[in-house]
Amino acid sequence: MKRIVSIQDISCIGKCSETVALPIISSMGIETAILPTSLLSTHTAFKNFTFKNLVDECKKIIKHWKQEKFEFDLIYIGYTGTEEILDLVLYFIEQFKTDKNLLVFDPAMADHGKMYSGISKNIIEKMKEICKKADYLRPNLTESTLLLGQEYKENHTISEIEETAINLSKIGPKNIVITGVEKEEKIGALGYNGKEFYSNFETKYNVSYHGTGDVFTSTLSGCLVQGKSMKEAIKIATKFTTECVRLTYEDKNGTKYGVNFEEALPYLLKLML
Ligand code: PXL
Repeated sequence: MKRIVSIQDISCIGKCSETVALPIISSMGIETAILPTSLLSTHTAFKNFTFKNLVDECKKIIKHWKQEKFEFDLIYIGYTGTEEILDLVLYFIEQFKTDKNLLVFDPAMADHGKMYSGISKNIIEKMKEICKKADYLRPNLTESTLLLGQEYKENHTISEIEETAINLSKIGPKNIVITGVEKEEKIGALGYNGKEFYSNFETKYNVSYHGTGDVFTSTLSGCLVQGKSMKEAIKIATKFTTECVRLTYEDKNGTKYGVNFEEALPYLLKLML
């Protein structure tokens, strides 16, 4: 069985980060280890959320894992939040990244042109250090412009996104997958492997839910570790994420703080066949 380690926060309520990565990746038949770098009462879109930095505990966990000689087929790094946590992640990479395993990095820090609450732009330079080591960099459009030091704009053409992907690859990651890309009333993702572009677009619902990036990156990581190509992985991740959004959108009593990925899991397993 393949093993992924997911390194991000636990937001106790809010359906993002570890509470999404763990069930999705496990359901794909992959062992899922977690390194929770912080503990929040909810994700940061709620008011008055609590935040506990777990860096000291994570250092002890890393030491133990090294003693046990654990290895990971894929290292998935999501929301970090602080420079100290980014330093911890860089240390983890030094300890566990090899030529054989994959590093997927979601530079989670912003969306729709705005930084997430509580995050400072100071973390961008450290994020670029991780980008250099990534096999897959998976930003949304806002994060792409922050990493490139550009101004965010709402509307874009596909050739502008392709140029953005080329520019991001110059920071150092081998492959780029940009999410939230819109084309002719549809929404999806665009990938670049240094030579070719791959994209897939699905129905766009006029809503925005938290955690869709985490659903997408968990699925992408699961596909990649199971040996699927970037093209196949993008297709499955966009289809599954869209199904989660559709189910949430159509549920009149649904929550507003995350997507209904739970009831879409059987669909994901069909996509994986
Ligand atoms: O889904 C990204 C994410 C992860 N973790 C925390 C967040 C967010 C987005 O707001 O607040 C704590």
